[in-house]
Amino acid sequence: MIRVAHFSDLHYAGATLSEVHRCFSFAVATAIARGVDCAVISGDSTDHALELHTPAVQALARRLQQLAAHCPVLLLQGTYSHEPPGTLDLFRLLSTRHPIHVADRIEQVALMRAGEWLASGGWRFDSLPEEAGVVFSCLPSVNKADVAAAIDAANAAEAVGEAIASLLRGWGVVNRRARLAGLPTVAVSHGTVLGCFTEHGVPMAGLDHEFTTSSLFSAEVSAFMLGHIHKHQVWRDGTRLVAYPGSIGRLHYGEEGDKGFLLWSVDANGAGLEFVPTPARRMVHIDFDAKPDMEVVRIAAAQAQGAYVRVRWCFPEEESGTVDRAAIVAELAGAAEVKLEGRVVPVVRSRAGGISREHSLPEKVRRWAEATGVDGGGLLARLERMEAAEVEQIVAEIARGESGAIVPEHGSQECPVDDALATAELPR
Ligand SMILES: [Mn+2]
Repeated sequence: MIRVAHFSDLHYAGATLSEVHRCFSFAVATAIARGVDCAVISGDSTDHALELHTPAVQALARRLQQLAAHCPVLLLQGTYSHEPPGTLDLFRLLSTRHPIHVADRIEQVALMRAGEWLASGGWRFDSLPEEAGVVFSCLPSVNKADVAAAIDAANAAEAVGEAIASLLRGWGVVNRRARLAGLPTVAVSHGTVLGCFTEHGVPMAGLDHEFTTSSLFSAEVSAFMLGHIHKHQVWRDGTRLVAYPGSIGRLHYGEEGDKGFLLWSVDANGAGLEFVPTPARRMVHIDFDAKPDMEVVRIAAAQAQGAYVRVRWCFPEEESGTVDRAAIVAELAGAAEVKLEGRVVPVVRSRAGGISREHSLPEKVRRWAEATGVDGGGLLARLERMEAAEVEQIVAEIARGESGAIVPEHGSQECPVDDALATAELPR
């Protein structure tokens, strides 16, 4: 049995540094204290291309060094936009007590009994290395654009899914042999499982996802360690498990649930895991589709103590007055950070802003006329007449062409009122 610490989606960068470094530092220290035998980072160690002198690069390198002082480390290539190809190469150069292996191609890697990494020459081992202690199968992030360039572009997403399914089955042959030989087996990848949930609670449906749970289980590993999706989730097939730890820290407003990492125990027959929460920041968002309601802000302030708070509002331009930003900030004095995002909807885009808040039809017409800058007097007079007079009376007036009546040009006598409105001279 081997114990593996599995971290993912660290997203080190300048803007995320305080959050992710606090969480990853906690995770690394905890994993070491718990005596793990090996550590895996399943992609997106960085958030975007970073310059060498930035504090985020140093902070990440320091933690990797701390980790590799304790046990062998496997780093998997994540999404290219987060982790440009070559980013991880730098960490191969760290001088550490235990080796760091960077998996940036499709391969199998054995963690040898002596604690060294030994990679397959091709995409899998032809025969299991003697002295192999654990067999890892590594599938870095798949660049769909590469696949699209190589094959029929329109079906690239589905083709990727099919190619991955056959790759995983191909690994299955080797992994079955490894398990029969009593070895723990692990797969590490970075991608989306069909039907999984994002950190915002949105289910990932459709055909353009890399994995299905059945394709993952066909790799025949005891533990499938995934990255990419920032929400922790687990799938089980008997004693074998597939899991995302989720991101190490909380990166966006609206992310649900705890953040953390996984402590796996893996043997030839199956795996167990423990989710360890990190001290991720709390984020509270208060959204208004009108001006901020100070009473709501006041109530939210109690749960916003120490949290990162975002207040968002939105109101139509024709509503005069401004929002008292200072009052909102004062109300949320106990928050770690307050972000104010106000949006004023311009009249041209609101068309008839505020109309839904008026109760009577004449008020709505008046509001519409104001918002669109027209003289609504004629319409209001006709509306009043429509409400007061009998239908027959109005029809008779129109038929006689009396002054004040609206005469439809192509009028149907069946529905004079509608036609009257339709042909009235409305500004566009
Ligand atoms: Mn990510």
